[in-house]
Amino acid sequence: MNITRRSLVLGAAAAVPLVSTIRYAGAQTAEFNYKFANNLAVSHPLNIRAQEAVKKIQEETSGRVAIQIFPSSQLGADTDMLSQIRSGGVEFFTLSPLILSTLVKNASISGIGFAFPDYKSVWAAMDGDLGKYVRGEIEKSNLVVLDKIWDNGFRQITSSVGPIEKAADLKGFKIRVPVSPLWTSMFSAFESAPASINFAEVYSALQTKIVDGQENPLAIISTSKLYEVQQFCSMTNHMWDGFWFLANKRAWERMPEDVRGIVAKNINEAGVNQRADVEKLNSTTQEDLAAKGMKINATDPASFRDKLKEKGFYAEWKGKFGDEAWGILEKAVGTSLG
Ligand code: X2X
Repeated sequence: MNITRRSLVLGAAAAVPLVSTIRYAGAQTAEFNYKFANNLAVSHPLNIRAQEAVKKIQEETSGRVAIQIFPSSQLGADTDMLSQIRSGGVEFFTLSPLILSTLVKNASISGIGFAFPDYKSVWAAMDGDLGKYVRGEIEKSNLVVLDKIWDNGFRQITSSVGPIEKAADLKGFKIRVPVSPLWTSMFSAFESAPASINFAEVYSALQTKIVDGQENPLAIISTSKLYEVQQFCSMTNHMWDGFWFLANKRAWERMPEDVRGIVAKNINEAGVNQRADVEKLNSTTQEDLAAKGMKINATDPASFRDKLKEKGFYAEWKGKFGDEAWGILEKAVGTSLG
């Protein structure tokens, strides 16, 4: 499915009417004036913690590094930004490992359905061997990736037509998925009708009923106001998702090593703090969304997992990722998948 540029702009504007960028005093005189683009609302913990990091970086480099944040896909949708981070049109960008897989094939391995049972296992894997493996793959594509992955969260399914209680409810469901083969494959296995749409266009796609539903963590359903255009929220926890903090390689290497150290330290620290914020937000947001009129239901993962197995989803992706990568994933989650 193709959504026009015009609906992209309208969608972003409709979702977030009061976007702003932050410019700190001294940006004019900085030696390194860099942009950080992302797809989330300014109120999401990712942007709040990034603002803190930017301020500290400016202080600790005595004003040599000024980073301006562009939230809410203001500079373009994720697939555009992935080109821009490679060419140097933007210097920093946060991206889901699954969308990154359109460039770095095996980056999406952390997004396999129902792989991680909880956050403890996520951080052990992503700060451990699995994260190390993926960062190695990313570096082969000439991008710089910071050590600590930021959190997006465990994803839940929202709908304007009814609750999703079991895998069978996903059959024929018109659902928006981010632009990534793994996402399309997963919802094809559920026999849904997945449409690849960048996040910048999601609010308007839901509002105009191009699709009936989407899936995202509660923190996004809340901060990007998707509850305004969706009535049902089904707690499927069907996969975990994060954001790799990427940098353009030439822009990164232009900074002297001590300056790079300050930038990396503050971004990684902010990422770890952001993980705690998102986890907390995801646990308190259910009540909030219910108060805003969403009907929230719990689900049992068994039927979803069984469906993925039955459709050969795990076997197919094991083949695509290869034995080495799959072995690292299975070791990280402590169980054989599929
Ligand atoms: O596009 C999405 O749904 C989002 C915001 O979760 C990602 O960046 C993958």
